[in-house]
Amino acid sequence: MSASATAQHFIGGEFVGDAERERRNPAQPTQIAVRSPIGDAADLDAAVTAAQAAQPAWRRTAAPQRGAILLRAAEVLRSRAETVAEDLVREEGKTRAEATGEVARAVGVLQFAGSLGWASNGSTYPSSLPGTTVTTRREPLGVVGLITPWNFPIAIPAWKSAPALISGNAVVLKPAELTPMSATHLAAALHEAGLPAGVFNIVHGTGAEVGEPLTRDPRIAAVSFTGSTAVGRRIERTLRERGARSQLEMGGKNAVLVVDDADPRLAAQVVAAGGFSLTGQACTATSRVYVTPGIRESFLAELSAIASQVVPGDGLDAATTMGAVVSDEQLAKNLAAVDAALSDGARLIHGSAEADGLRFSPVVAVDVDPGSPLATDEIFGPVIAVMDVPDYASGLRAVNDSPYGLTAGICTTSLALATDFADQAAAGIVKVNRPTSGLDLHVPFGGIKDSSSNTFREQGHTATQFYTWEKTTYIGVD
Ligand code: UN1
Repeated sequence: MSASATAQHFIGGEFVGDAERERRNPAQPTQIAVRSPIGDAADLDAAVTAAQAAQPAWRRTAAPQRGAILLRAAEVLRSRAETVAEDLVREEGKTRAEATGEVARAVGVLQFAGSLGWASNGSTYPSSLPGTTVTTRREPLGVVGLITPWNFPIAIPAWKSAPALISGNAVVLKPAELTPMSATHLAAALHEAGLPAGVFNIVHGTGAEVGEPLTRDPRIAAVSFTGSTAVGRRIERTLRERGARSQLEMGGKNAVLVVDDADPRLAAQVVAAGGFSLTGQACTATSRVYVTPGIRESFLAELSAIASQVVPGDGLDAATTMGAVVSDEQLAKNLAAVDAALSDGARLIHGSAEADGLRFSPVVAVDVDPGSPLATDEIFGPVIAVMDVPDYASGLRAVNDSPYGLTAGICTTSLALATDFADQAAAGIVKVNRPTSGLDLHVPFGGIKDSSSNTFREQGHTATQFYTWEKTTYIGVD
């Protein structure tokens, strides 16, 4: 079935805007996946104005009541999970199973944040003055801006919005241009759950027309962004100049170290899951692998066996195990990096520097020159660069020799090595015998170095810290 969805802006509690832009299904280029409006300065102004008008009453709404709305939104989203997942596959290209998992994650994120409506919001201190009570509580920032990527088009908008909303902020979201529909479904769920008009708003459009002005608008107290490091650093500078907060989740070049004592089959499964799931299009994807000599051959044999079973294709086709690459630009980046690695002396044990439209087979490159872009740059595709290291210590150094520091993994059966790696790896998230991608929604998430602003973490109960500030109150009663 070919179905085309229609996304709209969501401003002041209403779906508005003519669908002028067409986004084709990456796996079925003759089909239009979604039509969406292209926002401009006036749309953005209307959204920020609506958010500013709605926020004071939302802040005064009792937190358990705010939570109840998020819990209801989770139920609305869950009730239409299948439709939302199918629209997500058509606009983004991932598999139905991945999309269904992502929608379930968005539901979980809303439930988790909803339940925080009942949580303590501060502390009580003994005062040094008699008859005095000292308390702290967290206050919302006001109106916050969210800029989200195409690779998790509903989970990321949900996991940024939910902590912002439960804390009493109003939100203006700019979703990625390639995937406008998923966020529109989130808006519909919040709206139907009874979220007051203006508390949550969406403006679709380009980075230049909507994203950039959103970061410059003095009414926006903070911006949370997930996307490229180059754009993230620009946003950070803009926000810092006007004394406002930014939260950045940017690139990764996540490595897994496979050492001699690992189980070669488990190591291959871990690397393949981190490298090929979501078509490698996650900031947490595995893209570098360092392997020690004693396990090299058995590990590579297992890895290429898994790679040869991958079926790239249309995510809605039951036979597909890996979805399409999201866009021509993204594919070109993948192919150029593979080409460059080949010229630098690499050999492919699976895949090639060619694709069938946006259907691309997984690539496993060995003997990759550590200076080749395939070994150093974020590729964002199902491409794994394998490099040899003589031992654990040099492998650990290689893992850490990157400007990025999001996730890092080791495959080992040695508790001593696992513990040392967890201690020494320069990454925000360490995975032992588990894929670098795939995160629990209730656990803090973030990176270091060029991967993250490394200040406020996303997800988990500390996610609300970015969206709040701490107020201290002294009350004298006599
Ligand atoms: C995951 O690995 O489960 O954009 C999530 C990204 C990350 C999220 C990764 N912010 O890929």
